[in-house]
Amino acid sequence: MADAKAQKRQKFEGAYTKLREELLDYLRQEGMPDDVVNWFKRNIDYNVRGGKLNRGMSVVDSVEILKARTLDDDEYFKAALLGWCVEFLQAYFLISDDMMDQSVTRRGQPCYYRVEGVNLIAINDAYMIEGAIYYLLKKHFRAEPCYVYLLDVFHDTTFQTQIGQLIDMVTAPEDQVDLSKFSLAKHQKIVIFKTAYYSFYLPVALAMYMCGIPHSPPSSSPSSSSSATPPTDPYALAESILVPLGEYFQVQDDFLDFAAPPEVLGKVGTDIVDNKCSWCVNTALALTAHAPAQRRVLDESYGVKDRAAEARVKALYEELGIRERYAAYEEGAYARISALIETIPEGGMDVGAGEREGEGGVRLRREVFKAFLDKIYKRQK
Ligand code: DMA
Ligand code: MG
Ligand code: MG
Ligand code: MG
Repeated sequence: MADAKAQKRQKFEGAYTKLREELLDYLRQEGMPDDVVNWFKRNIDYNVRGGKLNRGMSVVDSVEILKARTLDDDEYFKAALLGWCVEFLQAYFLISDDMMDQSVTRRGQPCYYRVEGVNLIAINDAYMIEGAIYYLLKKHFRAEPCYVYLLDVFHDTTFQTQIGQLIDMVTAPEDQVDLSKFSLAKHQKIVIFKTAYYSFYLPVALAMYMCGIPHSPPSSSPSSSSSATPPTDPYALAESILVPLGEYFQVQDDFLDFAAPPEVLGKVGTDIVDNKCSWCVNTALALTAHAPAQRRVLDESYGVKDRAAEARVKALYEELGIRERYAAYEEGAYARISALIETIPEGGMDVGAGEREGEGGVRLRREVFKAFLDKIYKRQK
């Protein structure tokens, strides 16, 4: 089992080697000096690899589930390319996120901007990683009917993520800590925009576009505006499950920022010191609403650039039982998302996409979402 997982990862990483060569070849063809080519190579190797690859590999998994068969070599490579493009997008966000959050480590190594000689060049390096996405998409998908949809969904989710990062930053000013600005409603907006769209909706939407699943015309889905019935447009249906899934994932990220050992997490948490509108502080605020002494600890020590202050907040979190609250949240989220997944018919949803002669055809199946949910349930890093 563990072996099959390692093999899958290795195969996926094989596609990276090929894509990197294509990118470096482009720079060489344009006559770029060796030190420039080598800088770009180090940039992508440092920033794009070394993560859990959940987002990227789930594009491949989703295409396989949608087609309900093993992919041929060309299909595999194209699905993996889309998966790597999600990983490139993630790398682009992480470089800037670490600069804005003034983080120290990521994936068990120094944040890229802190690497000797990099500093603010990291800004352009992040842009180049984003640029690489569109080079690769154009090279391999330009002639495909889904090309324009792929471009659209990358552009849309990029903007959504940037908006999310803006709410995150504006809600956490460095110079004036005001916990009354926080709320779970604001937290929900932040996490949906900064994480859910690009981490969860994007990989599945890419797989669906690659499989030729069309949008259903709005007129055929009159009930989609009501929240009680599931949407009939397959993309809207996917979004209605994946956004809550992404919300759950970012609550985990917030919890792990406080609770996980950095050597397991691969990064040192900065949320308390950075005055972030995190799930933990919002939960603590609710729990201290009628406990002025405990509330004072938050008012005095949250968002203060000082390790002792951070330790006081962490001690309060322990005292308030944030770990138990989180465990309860996690069970609730799992049950709620499982129920959403079950709104898809047992045998999958007919999405009107053709497949090869004699095969079952593409159906939107529960397994696409179930696979994603199981990957993150009770994660420790
Ligand atoms: C992550 O927010 C959001 C993006 C778009 C990278 P975060 O700062 O909580 O992430 P991390 O905990 O990985 O620094
Ligand atoms: Mg961060
Ligand atoms: Mg951040
Ligand atoms: Mg975080």
